[in-house]
Amino acid sequence: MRRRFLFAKLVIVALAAVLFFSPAYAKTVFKCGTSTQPDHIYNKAVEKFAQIVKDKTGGEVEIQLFPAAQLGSERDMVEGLQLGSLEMTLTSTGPLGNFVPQVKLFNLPFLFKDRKSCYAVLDGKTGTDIANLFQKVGIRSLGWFENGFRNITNSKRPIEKPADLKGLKIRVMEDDVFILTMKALGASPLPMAFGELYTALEQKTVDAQENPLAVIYSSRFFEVQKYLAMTGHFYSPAMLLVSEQAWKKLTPEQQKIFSEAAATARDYERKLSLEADQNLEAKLKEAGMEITHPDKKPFIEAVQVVYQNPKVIKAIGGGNADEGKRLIEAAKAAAN
Ligand code: EAX
Repeated sequence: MRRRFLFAKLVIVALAAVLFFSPAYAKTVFKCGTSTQPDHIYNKAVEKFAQIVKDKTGGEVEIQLFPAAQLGSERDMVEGLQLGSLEMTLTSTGPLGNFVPQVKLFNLPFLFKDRKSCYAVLDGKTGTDIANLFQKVGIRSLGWFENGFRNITNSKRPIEKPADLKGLKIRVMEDDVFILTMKALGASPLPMAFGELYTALEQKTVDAQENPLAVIYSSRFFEVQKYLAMTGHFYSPAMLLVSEQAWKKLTPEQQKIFSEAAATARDYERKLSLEADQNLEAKLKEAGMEITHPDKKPFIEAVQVVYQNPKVIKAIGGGNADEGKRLIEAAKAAAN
C-alpha cells in the first residue's frame, strides 16, 4: 500500500518536471522598444501585435512594450537587436540605412505621391527584397509599418516657400539623405536622436524639426513650436524588427503566428495613421499652432539634386550605382 503511494507521488513529480522543462510550457518573454510617447500609433500597433501573439500562442509568448526611448534611441535599439540584448523594436527608417543602405531609397524626398503608391512599393517586390536584406545583418523584418508623411514645424516664421527655410536650424534624423534634402531646401540641418528633440526645441538649440502629425501631437511639440507647414516632403515608413537570435528561439508555429500578427497590426496601424492625418491638423490648430499649406512644386524642384547625388545612388544600390539607379527608377515608376 505504502509502496503504491510512493509510486504515485513519483509519477506526479516526474510529470510536473516534464511540464516545467518542456519548451511548450516555458514562457518566452520578448521586450519591444519604441522611441515615441505611449499614446502614439506605434505603441497601439505593438499592443495589438502583443495581444494577438498572446492569444494565438495560448500565453506562451509575451511581448512587453517599452515606449518613449526607455531602452535607448532607435539606433541603439537596432544595435541591440544585432547583439541579442533586445528582442524587438518598431522604428522609423531614420537609423536603418546604417544597417541596410538600400533602405535609403525610402528616405528620398517626395518619392511617393500618396499612401496607395507607398503600400504598392513597400508591400511589393522592391519593399520585400529590401526588408529581406536585414537577415544578413542579424535582424528579421516583420514588414513595413507607418510613421507617416512628414511636415515641418518651427518657432520663427510661417513657411510658404523654400526660401522661408533659409537659415533655419532644423533637427533631422541621422541619415545623409535627410541632411542633403534639408540643405537643398536652404535650411541648416542638424542630425539628432529623437529623444533629445523636445528639450532641444524648448531650449532653442534648434529652431525647427519635421515629423508626421501623429508624432508632433503625441510628443506635444506644439508647446514649443508655433508654426506648422504641411509639406509632406518625406513619406516615413516604419519597420517591426526582431533580433535574429530571438527569432530562432521561436517554434515554426510561433514564427507563423508572429508573421500573421504583424500583418494585422500593420494594417491597423496604417489605419490609425490615416485617421491621425485627418484629425490632428484641427487639434494642433486648437493647441495654438499656425498652419500653412505651401505649394509643393518649388520644394519638389529644389530636392531633385538629392536624386542625382552619386553617393546616395550608390548607397541605395548597396554599393552599386547602376543597381541604385534601377531601384530609384522602379520605385518612381511604381509610385506614380
Ligand atoms: O520614429 O526620429 C524621428 O523623427 C522619428 O520620426 C520618430 O522617432 C518616430
